[in-house]
Amino acid sequence: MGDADAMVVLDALRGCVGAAQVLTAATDTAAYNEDWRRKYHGRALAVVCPGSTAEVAAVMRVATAHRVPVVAQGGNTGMSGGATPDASGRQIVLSTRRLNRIRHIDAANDTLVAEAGVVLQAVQEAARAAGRLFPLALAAQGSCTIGGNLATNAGGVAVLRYGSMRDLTLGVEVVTPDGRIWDGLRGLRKDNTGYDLKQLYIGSEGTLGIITAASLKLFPQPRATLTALMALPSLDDAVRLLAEARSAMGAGLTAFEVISAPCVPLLQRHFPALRWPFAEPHPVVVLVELSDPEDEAHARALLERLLGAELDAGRVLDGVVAESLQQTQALWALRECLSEAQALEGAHIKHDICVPASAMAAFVADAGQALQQAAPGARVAWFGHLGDGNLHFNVLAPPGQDAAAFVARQDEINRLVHDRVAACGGSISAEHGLGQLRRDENARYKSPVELALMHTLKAALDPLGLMAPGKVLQT
Ligand code: FAD
Ligand code: 2HG
Ligand code: ZN
Repeated sequence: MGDADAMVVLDALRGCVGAAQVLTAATDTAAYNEDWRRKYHGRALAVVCPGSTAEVAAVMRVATAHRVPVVAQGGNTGMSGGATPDASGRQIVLSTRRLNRIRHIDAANDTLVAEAGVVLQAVQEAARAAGRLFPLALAAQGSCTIGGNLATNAGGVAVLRYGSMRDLTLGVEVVTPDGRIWDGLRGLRKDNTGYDLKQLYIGSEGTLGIITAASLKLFPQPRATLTALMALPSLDDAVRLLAEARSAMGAGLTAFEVISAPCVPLLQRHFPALRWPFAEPHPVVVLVELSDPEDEAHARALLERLLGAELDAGRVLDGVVAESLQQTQALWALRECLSEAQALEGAHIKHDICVPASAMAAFVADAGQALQQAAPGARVAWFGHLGDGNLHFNVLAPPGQDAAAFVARQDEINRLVHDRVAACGGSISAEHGLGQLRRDENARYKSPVELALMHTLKAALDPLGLMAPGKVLQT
């Protein structure tokens, strides 16, 4: 795009949203041009901040008329580089930060309608104020948005009980690449009137259209929640404990998160104020959360009975049950600070894998061994959502080795891990999506038929290829 064309496009965009909402100065656009991990760096023609669905539609009509590619961005906390523009200077970032209204809460129908730019925590708080629960929860909840949660089909720490964003959504409002508005904001639990289009947009990572609002499911607030940390001799034991906890607690089991031993020194180094509760080093630690429809005494009796039996049998080595809200928060902080601790330790290679619970321990042993052979001393600091079979199987450089040189081996390391994931019927992206990070890896493991169907859908819904080109699919 030449300078003259760029000026025409920028003027047209200013006509849609007002001059103040079209950011072009480097100081204003810098934060939008880089992802949370600082792995991807782009250069947008402009960052455009529409304040309503109608303004999003107007922006998309300009983009279509001038063939300008568009990258949607919410809270910019994504882990796969999906929200970062490329370096061409031709793409615009469409920021949803001004689409920040909660439009409606229907407590009787257990639904809430939020615009795409509403921060997840604000939705949780609005639900709580209405005496209900919106259960999606993840460490970035103070800055990620509902639109980003939808576009990545976010998971988090309560999927075990409530499901991922797909399961929590009843309807969406979408602006198509050519600027039409689809109002699919239904609040229905049953609706078999043809293709379920909302599910196409959920998880599409900005490649099919802009999600502008969603109708979300609410749930009853649990009367009490109780959190425990348990140390175990092996991952095998943790998988077995998961089955035990499921039998003992049923739907009350709301989180079952795992932390491997190599994560602990990273926490201690980068978050020295957090207190690790075990004096001994243990191979595996799990965080268990129980939500109870009765009261705290009932929850405590259930959790302490499980922990007591496991300790007596020697299958759990040590354990602590939170006694107060402050202790609960302190235990959760140990889990929630892991991403940041790893980021502070330096660049590393992330894997967001899902494997069947039955294959989990063998996969970790086998992949760990292969990594030690390929990169002796590499720190395989895995953690994550064991209850969902989802591990963040992250690999850090051996101590003292240059992180950038290690990350340069990403393709080779990915192959070692992802070949093993594929061999046990797993997924190479459980919850973070493909973005630009895993696009080519996905093409390697998906069947040609499935990939061709994805390309067919993309071509049908975004015929000019303007939505997030180069993300998810090779274009
Ligand atoms: P962004 O990063 O802005 O965008 C993500 C993707 O969605 C991009 O492809 C973007 O183009 C697209 N997009 C954004 N808004 C729209 C829209 N309105 N319409 C169409 N496309 C859109 N993820 C989990 O699933 N589980 C976790 O437990 C978890 N924990 C995290 C912890 C930390 C510390 C961090 C930094 C991230 C974590 N994430 C987790 C990843 C991230 O927070 C989620 O993917 C989140 O859903 C992204 O929301 P966002 O608003 O920041 O999206
Ligand atoms: C989490 O579960 C997030 O904390 C981030 O999904 C995982 O940093 C990661 O690899
Ligand atoms: Zn996660």
